[in-house]
Amino acid sequence: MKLGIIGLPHCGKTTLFSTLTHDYSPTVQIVVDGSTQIDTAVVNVPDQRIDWLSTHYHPKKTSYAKITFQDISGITSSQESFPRSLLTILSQVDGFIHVVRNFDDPNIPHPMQRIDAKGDINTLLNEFALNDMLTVEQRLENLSNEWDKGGGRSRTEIEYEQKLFEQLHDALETSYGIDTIHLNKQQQKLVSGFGFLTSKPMLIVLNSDDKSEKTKSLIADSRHEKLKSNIISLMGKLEMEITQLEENDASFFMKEYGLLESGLDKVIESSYKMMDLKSFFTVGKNEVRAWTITNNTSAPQAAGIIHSDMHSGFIRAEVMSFADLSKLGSESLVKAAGKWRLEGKEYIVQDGDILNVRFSPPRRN
Ligand SMILES: Nc1nc2c(ncn2[C@@H]2O[C@H](COP(=O)(O)OP(=O)(O)OP(=O)(O)O)[C@@H](O)[C@H]2O)c(=O)[nH]1
Ligand SMILES: [Mg+2]
Repeated sequence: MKLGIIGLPHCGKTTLFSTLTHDYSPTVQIVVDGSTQIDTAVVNVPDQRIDWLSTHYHPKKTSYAKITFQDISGITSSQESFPRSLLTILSQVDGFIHVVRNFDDPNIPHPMQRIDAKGDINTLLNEFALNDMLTVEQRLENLSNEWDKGGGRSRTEIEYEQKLFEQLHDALETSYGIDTIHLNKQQQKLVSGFGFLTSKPMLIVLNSDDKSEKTKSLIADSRHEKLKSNIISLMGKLEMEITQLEENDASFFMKEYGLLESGLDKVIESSYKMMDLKSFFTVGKNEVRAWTITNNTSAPQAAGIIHSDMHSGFIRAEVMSFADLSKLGSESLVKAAGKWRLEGKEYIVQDGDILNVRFSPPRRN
């Protein structure tokens, strides 16, 4: 999963990125058009269940689930289309972490000389809607040319797509974005290649200081109803400073500021919730590993994430829950308690399931 950290200039994106990735050196650094810089780092998803499983099974290798964070600079309130390269980068992420300035500091310039979290959120959302609108208009123009030219797709097909894109146009005009309309499977397929910005989930991170107002009412706006459930507040600069301290000092400061969990934990937990993600585990002497799935993933689909052969040759999955294993203490006790199950193709994998896939390997000539 790839999450893009975005926001207006100097809102604290790089500060948050450094906090989230301080144990990992950023792997890629691209400068696009000289105006956009993208730093990328792949981060382990902290999970105490994996820690427990690792202690229990003593595997040769322990692998956590992973999230890729990208620090994406270059978004301004220009009210013009983004450069193509920036748009491509933005359209390729699975979701956004939108950092919003919510701290006052005369030394840090604000592009619009104001401290107004709600105003900044709306500015960026408008930029996203504008860019989606331009993409939609471009597509409508191409469709109209296709219609005039003839000879290719059937008129019914073209007309179907035109209607759909007109619907997207209306949605962008009357509300924040494309995510407000329900699309059927065929329509989803037609829009999927465009990577519309307003159709992606967004977590808002209010980058606050200890004096700022941090309640959700701060940004209450009926236009962005859905965003309300995806807002957290962090003290970005303080969080970053804490990551640079020795462990003892770090816990002292966290207590001092009433921080119950680290910025990394908070952001990852909220991202999982926003993306509606779950984890399942595979265990053994060689490796204990966490895998990320979306809601409603069937056992064969989950098996396919481990290996495509496990998907095609799927027979059954042996399943026990982490909760049962950690409570009862061993696989045999889980079995004795009747909590160990064999599940078939229809089974929907649950968060915390420990899976062992039975499959028939394909014959290779
Ligand atoms: N007072 C205060 N300063 C902060 C906070 N977060 C970030 N800063 C400072 O604000 C300045 C900009 O922060 P960055 O993290 O570089 O912001 P950015 O969004 O990456 O900036 P650009 O990449 O230039 O758009 C830096 O000097 C930070 O130290 C905060 O919570 N409080
Ligand atoms: Mg930056």
